[in-house]
Amino acid sequence: MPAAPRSLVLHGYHFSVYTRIARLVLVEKGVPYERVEVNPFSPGVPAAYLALHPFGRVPTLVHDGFALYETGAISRYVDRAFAGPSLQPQDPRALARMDQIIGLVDSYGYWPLVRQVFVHGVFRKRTNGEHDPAELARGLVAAAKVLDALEALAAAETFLVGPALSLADLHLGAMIAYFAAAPEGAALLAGRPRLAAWWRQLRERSSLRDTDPGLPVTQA
Ligand SMILES: N[C@@H](CCC(=O)N[C@@H](CS)C(=O)NCC(=O)O)C(=O)O
Repeated sequence: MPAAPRSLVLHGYHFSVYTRIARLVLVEKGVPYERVEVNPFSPGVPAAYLALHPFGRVPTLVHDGFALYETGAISRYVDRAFAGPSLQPQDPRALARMDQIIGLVDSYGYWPLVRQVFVHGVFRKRTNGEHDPAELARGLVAAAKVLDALEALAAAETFLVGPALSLADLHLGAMIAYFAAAPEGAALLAGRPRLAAWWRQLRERSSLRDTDPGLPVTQA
């Protein structure tokens, strides 16, 4: 029975890709929620937050006192607990593919796509300037393998695992948005026709626009 949220709070960081995944799921489900800003990269993450998330990462969702961390668990919980379009396919193989893509993205994609290519190719250039071209180069090599694997797994349909939007699209979409903000990342993506076409469509969804964190303002 879908729950009606009395209190639904997402603790997260404005620029966090994992926080954006949870936000995308909430927006696509049409579930209203409140946001509490927590920067996990700043020294001194509040003790009250560490009581919710012992590893001090973001996001954490708290629904009527039920606290949940790990983005995969949050997005599956939101999909099951609330009304709105289902974001998980019924077909066992499509569902397995969705889980596989999410696992692949978490295990092999996040670091090169976001923490190496985006952080060293875009974010740090605009903020503290402490970007490392070698880290960017290593990220691009690792990212190429990830994109090749995703290109091979992606369905020949509008979305990654079939004709309907799924959690896999939102999970990967949040990361590709950052990755493609780096010109080197956009060039690698353009070389994978299925993924490139998928991203061209996905980025036009209102949920993507509504959750866009933007880029940090360039420091002089
Ligand atoms: N496995 C976690 C990963 C979350 C994660 O790594 N979040 C990043 C922000 S996008 C974070 O909190 N990083 C802080 C750090 O690395 O210290 C999840 O799925 O929620």
